[in-house]
Amino acid sequence: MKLLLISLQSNAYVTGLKYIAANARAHGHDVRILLLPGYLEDRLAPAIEDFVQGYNPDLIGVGLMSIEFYPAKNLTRLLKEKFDIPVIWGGVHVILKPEECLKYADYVCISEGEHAVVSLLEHLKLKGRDVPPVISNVWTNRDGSIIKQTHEFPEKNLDVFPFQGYLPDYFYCLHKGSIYNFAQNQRLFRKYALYGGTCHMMVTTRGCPFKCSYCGNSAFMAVYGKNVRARSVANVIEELKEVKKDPYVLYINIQDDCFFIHSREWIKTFCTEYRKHINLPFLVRVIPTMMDREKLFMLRDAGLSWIVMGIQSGSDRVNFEIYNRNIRFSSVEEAAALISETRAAPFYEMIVDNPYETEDEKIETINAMSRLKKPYTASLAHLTFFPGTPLAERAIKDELIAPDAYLYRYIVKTDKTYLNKLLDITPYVPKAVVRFFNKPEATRKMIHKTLLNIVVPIVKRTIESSVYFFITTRALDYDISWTLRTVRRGWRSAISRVVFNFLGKGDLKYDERLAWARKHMPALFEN
Ligand code: B12
Repeated sequence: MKLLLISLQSNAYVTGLKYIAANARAHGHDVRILLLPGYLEDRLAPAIEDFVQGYNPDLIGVGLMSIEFYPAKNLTRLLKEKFDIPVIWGGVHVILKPEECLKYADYVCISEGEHAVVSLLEHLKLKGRDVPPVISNVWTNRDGSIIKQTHEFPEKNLDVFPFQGYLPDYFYCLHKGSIYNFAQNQRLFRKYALYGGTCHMMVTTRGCPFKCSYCGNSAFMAVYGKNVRARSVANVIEELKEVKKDPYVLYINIQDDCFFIHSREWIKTFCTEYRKHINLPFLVRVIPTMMDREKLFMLRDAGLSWIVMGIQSGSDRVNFEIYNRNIRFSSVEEAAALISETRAAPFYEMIVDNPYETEDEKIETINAMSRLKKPYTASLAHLTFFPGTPLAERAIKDELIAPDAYLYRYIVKTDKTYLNKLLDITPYVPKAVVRFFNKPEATRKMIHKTLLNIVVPIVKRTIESSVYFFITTRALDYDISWTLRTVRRGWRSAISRVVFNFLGKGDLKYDERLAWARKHMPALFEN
């Protein structure tokens, strides 16, 4: 059977689809992945039509995050107008809103998709489309009515899945009206891959032990179970051995929600094997209260170079009561001190524009961040109320947001408020400067506002990027050539851009495209 998997993401890191593709291929099916970056047009591009016609798949799968809901609805409609091919939707938004999604697709997958898609392909082969499939986690739209199936917890043994490669040769992309094979047009791949394609993005676990109220994980737990599932070290290293063969991969970007959930034994074996076979710099994400000195130093010795840590707010009330994140700022300070000791590059994440956060708490956050051991970099994200999360439900009930508020403002577009501007430069200026500016609105004078508006662009353009370069190069034991190689290989989207816009231009335009579509394609936004 032939399977076409489509992503509407603006970048080429499509981990979930790559897993589904690799698994379906291992079961003997033919698969192609097609990236249609942010595609939201009122007609099907001739190149897409020709591609689908030429390939003639038996099943089309569309993967979506919440911001891709309308693009997915639009594309499915356009495909349905031209082709009589069944369509299944899957991905995080479908898991959060299965019934809504099933209005537009023939099937939805309400959990991880590897087994479900293979079973559906087998079903279509043996029984055809007229018989509704009886497959756990696959719901069917039968002429407008929903046929639900049992929910089954996902695969416990992640080692059964074939690896997702760095650049599979069945990966295609729509670019300027034509469709290209990425493996045959590697320059194009690097344009669409984040950070100029210099990293391989992967996961070694699935799930998260925390239930932060703004995060999809708080809702996924009901579907995936509470336990975090981990791959074996051998399995992870085998994937990386393959990836390492590509000379463009300069570092490994491990996206696990909490890498430190692995036992000390696992990390010890990982470090030994990683040093022996892979030996590339790598990045992990940590949660402050899960920080462990022994694990951290073992990883550092094995090449750990960046550490991404979510802090979110410097106010314990906001973290505990609003974000359901029982992490005191004192734990953040301890974790940051340890990170600083390793000399790996710290990259901290903050959430701003929270209507539940008072002015005093914003001021407290800035003070708290100014106490953290420097040098470090921090990024601000706009609090986006993703559907299905406890915080979105609370804010809708409190009439603070509309249910579809997440579509109107892209997550990296933060409010240009006085305190956001100050928080943004806090990592890069002395404490005395922070103290001078960090005042409630009632006591601020014109001079504060004027001076801050002058200081911010200067700090952002000079000190912030210098700090980024310094901590990165220091993390790489002053291997300047590595930094230069990274920049040369994709200067538009490599390190220098990371500081200003870590997700790439396409993402920044998502909400603008949706606003355009609202005006020009109003029917799409009706139920
Ligand atoms: C790695 C990651 C990224 C990477 C790669 C994304 C990717 N597509 O792989 C990058 C950096 C690109 C990214 C970007 C963003 N991300 Co992100 N990301 C993650 C993270 C941490 C892990 C995803 C992952 O690799 N999971 C492992 C794979 C195996 O699982 P999976 O992707 O869910 O896929 C499985 C199922 O969903 C299903 N499935 C998926 N697609 C399909 C398709 C079909 C047809 C079927 C049947 C099944 C199916 O089967 C897959 C295999 O089991 C998750 C958190 C999480 N725990 O999910 C957030 C998460 C997905 N991201 C999120 C967000 C918000 C974003 C951003 C919008 C914002 C940002 N961070 O700035 C951008 C979006 C940019 C864009 N337009 O492309 C949210 C999504 C919330 C939502 N409701 O949409 C999450 C859930 C985190 C959160 N805080 O809530 N992200």
